[in-house]
Amino acid sequence: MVRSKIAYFIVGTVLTISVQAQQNLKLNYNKPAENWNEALPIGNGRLGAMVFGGAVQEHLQLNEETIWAGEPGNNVPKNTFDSIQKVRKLINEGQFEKAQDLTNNTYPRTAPKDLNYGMPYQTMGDLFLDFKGHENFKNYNRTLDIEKAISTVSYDVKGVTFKREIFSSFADNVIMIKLTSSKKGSLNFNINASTSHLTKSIFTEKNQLVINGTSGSVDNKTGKVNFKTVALPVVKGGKLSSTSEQLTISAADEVVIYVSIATNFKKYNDLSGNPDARVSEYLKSALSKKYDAELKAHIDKYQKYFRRVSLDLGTSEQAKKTTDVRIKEFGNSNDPDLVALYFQFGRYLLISSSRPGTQPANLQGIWNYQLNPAWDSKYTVNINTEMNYWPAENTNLSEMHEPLFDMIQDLSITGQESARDMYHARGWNMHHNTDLWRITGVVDGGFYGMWPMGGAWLIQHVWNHYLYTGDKEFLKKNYEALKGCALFYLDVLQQDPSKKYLVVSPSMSPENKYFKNVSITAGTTMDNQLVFDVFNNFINASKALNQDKGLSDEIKSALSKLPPMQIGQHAQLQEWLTDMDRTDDKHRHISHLYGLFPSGQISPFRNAELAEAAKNSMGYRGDKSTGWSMGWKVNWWARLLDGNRAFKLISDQLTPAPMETKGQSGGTYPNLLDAHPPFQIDGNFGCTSGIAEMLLQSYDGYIYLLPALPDALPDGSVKGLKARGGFEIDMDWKNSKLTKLTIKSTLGGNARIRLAKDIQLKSKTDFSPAKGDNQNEFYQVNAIKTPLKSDKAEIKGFAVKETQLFDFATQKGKTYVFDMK
Ligand code: FUC
Repeated sequence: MVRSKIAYFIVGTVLTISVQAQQNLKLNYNKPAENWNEALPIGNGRLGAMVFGGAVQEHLQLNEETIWAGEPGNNVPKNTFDSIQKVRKLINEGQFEKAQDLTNNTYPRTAPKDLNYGMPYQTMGDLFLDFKGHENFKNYNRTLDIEKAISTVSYDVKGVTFKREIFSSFADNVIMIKLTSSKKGSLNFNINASTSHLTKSIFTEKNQLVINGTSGSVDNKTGKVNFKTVALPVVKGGKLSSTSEQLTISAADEVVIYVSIATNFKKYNDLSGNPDARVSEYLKSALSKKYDAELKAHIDKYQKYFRRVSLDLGTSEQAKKTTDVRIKEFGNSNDPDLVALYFQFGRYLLISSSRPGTQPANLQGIWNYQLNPAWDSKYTVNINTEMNYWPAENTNLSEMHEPLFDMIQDLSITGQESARDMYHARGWNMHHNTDLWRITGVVDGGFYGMWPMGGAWLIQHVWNHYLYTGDKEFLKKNYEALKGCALFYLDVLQQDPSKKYLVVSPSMSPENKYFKNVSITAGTTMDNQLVFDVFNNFINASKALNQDKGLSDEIKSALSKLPPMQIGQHAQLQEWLTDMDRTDDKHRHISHLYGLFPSGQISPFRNAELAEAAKNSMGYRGDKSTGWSMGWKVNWWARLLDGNRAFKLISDQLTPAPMETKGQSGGTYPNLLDAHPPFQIDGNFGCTSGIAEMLLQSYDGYIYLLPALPDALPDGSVKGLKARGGFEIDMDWKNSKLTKLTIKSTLGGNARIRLAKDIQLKSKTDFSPAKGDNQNEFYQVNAIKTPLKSDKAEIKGFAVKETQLFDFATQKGKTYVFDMK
């Protein structure tokens, strides 16, 4: 705990309030949720619920992560290679509209009869607890405690206090709801369920409420996911009775309801699981323990991950208000603690939606109340899925990354079909979407879907995980996927007729157009950057594992023929191979800035002109946009070392979101979930990652401490952030200056540190000014080509703060402490 002084400026008067700062890790409300965007998410990676917390009626909207419409099978169109060849020719001839028309005809906007454009993730249904006589409730409080992964509800009726504790157990595969009251025999309620699935049955059996159902049929796929849900109350005192579709609890002292959900899903190509057996097995295991033991095991398992990082940014009077009010007032108040809460909420969401052995977090994590949610709540990989995993490594949740690697393994198999049939290429690829069935074909037609780069972006996560963990076994396990991705691009790159570069053709800069309704082209900047990373990662992996020297040389030769980045006539980073960027383009995707973040090809220190061009591109696009777009911008401004602008974007993100479900105006709902709109979880994860990037960066050959600290967060401390090379970092800062640094080395090797010039260090550790390249193998920087610059581009110079750079040798397992003089 720290004591911090916070200055408030209220209409000309300066008020100084001294408050005891504490990490307030609760979302807190004084009324029940009136809609889904006010309900609170709980999850154990597989089972999710949105808790409404009503006094008269408790409502849990329930999810199980494998309830998706459809059945196994890919969606690769047959015989489109000739058409792709024709499109390539039209692009080379400069006939772009014709190229677009042919692409649209080959891959129509809606799925042809014999194909599908991906399946929706679907809700299981809803559980309701109806309480008798609770209309006049008082002293209501509802929380989501993200330090314990529990949601609570409490209120008084006629002098009796009623309490609920709800969690999705990390120890067992069930959701548990514990109900108590301050007076014995006061619990009187009915338990009901509903589901919107077409194939369903709801009934009671042996004092349990059962919901059976089958997922939906969409396009050419038949719904074949069978699911079973059981709600089983264990009642102390009182009586449990049932009618055909309802359980009734009368005059009970205490009730624990166990909710177990299971499906027949085993793997993307295997539905041979037995939901009945699974549901019973999960229940049996949970029922074999006492509630308190179950709760303790749940909290311990959750905290093993959650507690690795703590963040204290100071606090203020705002922290005493309810979370919805704090969001409303964030822009006009001083509420540093809400930034810390938002950051930790992102970590909570990742642990709750993506645990080893589960499916990766989809567009809505695991929380979805619809059968046909926006964009099917599937995996969109031209930004969204990747963004979900940006906080995985730097916020010390490496294991939560595993479900994504499992999915990449699957895709490296199913994607061989699209590589072979559509492109006549080796290796594997995918386009901009996938789902539970690991589809890899074009989705949503040529304009949005002809982007053969999804695998190229996803595979960056494999290499990044290796850079953070140094796990060679992991690298070996994923080497074939890395190699298959590189092989695909080696085979599909085409020679551009004017400058003889090797480029991806046809493709696009995701979802953006450069002319009328034309997106299709060749050699977009993002594609070039992605292939640059795919090739370098393969070369580096083959070196680390001492394999495929010949192939690596072949890939090096192709790498040297990729186009350089270009600075266009408006001093912008060019989005396309020719200088066609419009200064009034406000598109939410700024894909060519992939090179700035998450990739590390643009650095203010190594290539200041590119950093300036990237900054200009962002200036033209503006700040406000959809949720994920603003989340990405926090990371970009952090990489451009502008903490105040990054903070401004956090503020935009923490703006109350309109409740309508469509549009380009993102923000945050009362439950702290991100609005695209509608709800999309990527913005939460993107912004969480951005906050980490403001405090620590490790992509550019060194560890940069407090690279983008905003004026609004002058005092604070963070513990447990991760840097590449397995370093774990604790920092304290005061008056915007680092005051203490602790570095734990988990892999050994040279630590190269960048920090502000005006800080003098004091330590028992021998450290010296950095010399030459960083010898640490996880800090190698891949050299980019010298950028090309338009004669018209006005480059003004990119100012970076003065810094110092020093080195010290570390040993595996040792901790190094630095105080500041
Ligand atoms: C991409 C984005 C949209 C949305 C969707 C899920 O298509 O362009 O904004 O996030 O994915």
